[in-house]
Amino acid sequence: MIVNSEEDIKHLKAIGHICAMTLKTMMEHAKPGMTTLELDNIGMEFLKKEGAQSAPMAMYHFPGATCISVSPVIAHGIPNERVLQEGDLVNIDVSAEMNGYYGDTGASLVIAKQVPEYEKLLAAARSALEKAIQVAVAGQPLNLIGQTIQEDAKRNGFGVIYDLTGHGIGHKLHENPAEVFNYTKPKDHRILDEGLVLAIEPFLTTGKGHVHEEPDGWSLRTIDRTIAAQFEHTIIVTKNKPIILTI
Ligand code: M2C
Ligand code: CO
Ligand code: CO
Repeated sequence: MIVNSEEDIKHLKAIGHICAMTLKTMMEHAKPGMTTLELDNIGMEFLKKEGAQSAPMAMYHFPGATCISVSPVIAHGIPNERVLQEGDLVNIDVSAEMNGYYGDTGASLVIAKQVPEYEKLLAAARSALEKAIQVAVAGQPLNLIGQTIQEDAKRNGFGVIYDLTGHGIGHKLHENPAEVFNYTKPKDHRILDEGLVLAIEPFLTTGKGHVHEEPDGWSLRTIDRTIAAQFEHTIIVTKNKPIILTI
C-alpha cells in the first residue's frame, strides 16, 4: 500500500510495534528443552493480549500463529513438538494484523550458545538488512535494495537465497510490489514511490541459494541443507530515511 494519511501511519506503527514486541518476547523465551509449539503459544498469547491476530493464520490458514524454522528449515516452519536444543539455529517470523493493517518482522538466533560460524552469518544478515533499509528512498530504483543486499552479503563472504523475497505489505500481508528480490535484477526498472510500505527480508546463506519445500507443504529448507539466516523489517519509504515500523 501507499500511505496517504496520518491515520494510515498511526495504524501501521501500532501493528508494527506489536509484531516487534511479540518477536522480542519470543526470542527472550526461546530456551533449550522447550518445543517450538510452546514458543509459538507465547507469541499467540502476546498477539491476542494486544488485540492483534496472526497474519499467516488469517490469510493462509497456516498451522501456527508464527513461523518457527529450525535449520536447515529457513522459513515457514510449522510450530510443532520439536524440542529446541543448545546450538540450534532458529528463525522466528512474526506477522500480524490489527484494524485492517499488517506488519511483518523476523530474526534468526542461536539457542543458548555462541557458535562462531553462525554468529558471522547472523551479523552479515543483520548488516544486509540495515544497508538495504538505508537505500530504500523515494525515487530510487527498487532494484537497489536487492543489489545492496547481494553486494553486502558477498563482502561478508555469503550468498543470498534467490527463491525468497521481500514484498509490499499494508492492507494485506503480501501485496504489490510482489517481489523485492534479494539480488540484483538489472532489467527491473521499478521505482520506489513515496509512502510505499515494504517488508524487506534478506536471507543469507553459505550454500547455493535455493530452497526445497518439505512434505508438510509449508517448511522451506535449503536445497543443499546449508545454513541460512533472515532478518526482516516493515518500513515506509520516504524522501529521506525510511520509517521503520517494526521496532
Ligand atoms: O513474508 C514472510 O516474511 C512471512 C510469511 C508468513 S506466511 C506463512 N512473514 C515470508 C518469509 C519467507 C518466504 C515468504 N514470505
Ligand atoms: Co515475515
Ligand atoms: Co515478509
